[in-house]
Amino acid sequence: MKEINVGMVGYKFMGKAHSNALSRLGMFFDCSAQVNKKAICGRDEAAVKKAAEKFGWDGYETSWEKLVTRSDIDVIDITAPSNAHKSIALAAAENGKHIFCEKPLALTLDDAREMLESVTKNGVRHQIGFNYRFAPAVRLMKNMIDAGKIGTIRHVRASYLQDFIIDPEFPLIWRLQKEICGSGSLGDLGAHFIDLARYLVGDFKSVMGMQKTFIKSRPMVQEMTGLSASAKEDAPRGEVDVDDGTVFVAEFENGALGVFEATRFAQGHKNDLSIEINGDKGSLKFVFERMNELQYFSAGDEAGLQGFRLIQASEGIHPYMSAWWPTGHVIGYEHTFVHEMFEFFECVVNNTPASPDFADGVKCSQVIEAVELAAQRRATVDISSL
Ligand code: SOE
Repeated sequence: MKEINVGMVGYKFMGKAHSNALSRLGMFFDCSAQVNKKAICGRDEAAVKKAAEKFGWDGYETSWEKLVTRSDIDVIDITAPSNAHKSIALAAAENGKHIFCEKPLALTLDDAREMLESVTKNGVRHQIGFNYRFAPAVRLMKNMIDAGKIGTIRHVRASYLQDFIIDPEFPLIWRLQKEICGSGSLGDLGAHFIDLARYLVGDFKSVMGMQKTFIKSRPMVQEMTGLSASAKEDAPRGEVDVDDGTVFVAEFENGALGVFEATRFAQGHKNDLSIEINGDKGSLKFVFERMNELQYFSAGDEAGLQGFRLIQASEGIHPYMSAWWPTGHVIGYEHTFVHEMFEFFECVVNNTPASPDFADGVKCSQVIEAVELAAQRRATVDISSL
């Protein structure tokens, strides 16, 4: 069997999620190639050595510049913070490596476009980590929309709500520093529903929005893992220069309207992504915190018996579910990463276009930048103007 060797940059939250996904592939999917976790890379040698042992990597590197040049590496998986995405991707593409990159693609639209140009010029496969597209219920939603089950789409509402930084003394992590993350709730959370809306509804035409930073100064971080962090007593403080919350309205190319909310100040909402799509024949609603279910209303149901029904998207018939457990044995967040990785490596081994790819990443960055401009100008911004 063909073998594909992976080098991954980053070893924290997404590094762990991707390592887990890579380890599950051959166990649950009939892959066309054996995917090997060759080397994991991070600047802190003690930490990355420990991650290599814990996550089952053959080895480790402390220089991504060296990793991308290794002749025994076929794919570079970028899970480092957003400010590192562009330099790693450009170097990897120039060395002929296929690339999987976490979202958002880059700090700016220009950087995202440069990354797309590079992977295209170098003829390598490329995919971006919009993992929620790979929830079975979302795939079912897409199939139902494409089959005309809800007719012409008129309205979309999506939100991605968290509350992990609501404590004003939560430290200044990289997700709150523009030079590292590009934008706050909009790029980190909003990127996901912008991509889902593009996947399920179509491209954005124009946006109008508002952004706010509620807590403008936080103690510098000492340690961080996942979404937890700590700071020393009387730590120096730094400026929060990204949005704590973003709300925007949108018109789509197909004429539908949309309402969108991304915030980390929705007390009680831990990782609450949801999207509802209303058509002239029915409606569909996906809620990540109940990710094995899909809410469906059909205007075709008998009068007097109509209502939102709850489809159990954990039946074997639904996308990806037959790879896992018997009907009704639900799956979770980490399985969406296994699904996206399976699809990516099939594209690498079969030399076919991956999806969502860097072009989707550029389109997402275009909407992000349009919303930021609209908020600054207090005006509508046409996506085509960027
Ligand atoms: C933090 O907000 C975060 O980890 C995002 O970066 C991920 O993309 C999202 O899936 C979960 O929350």
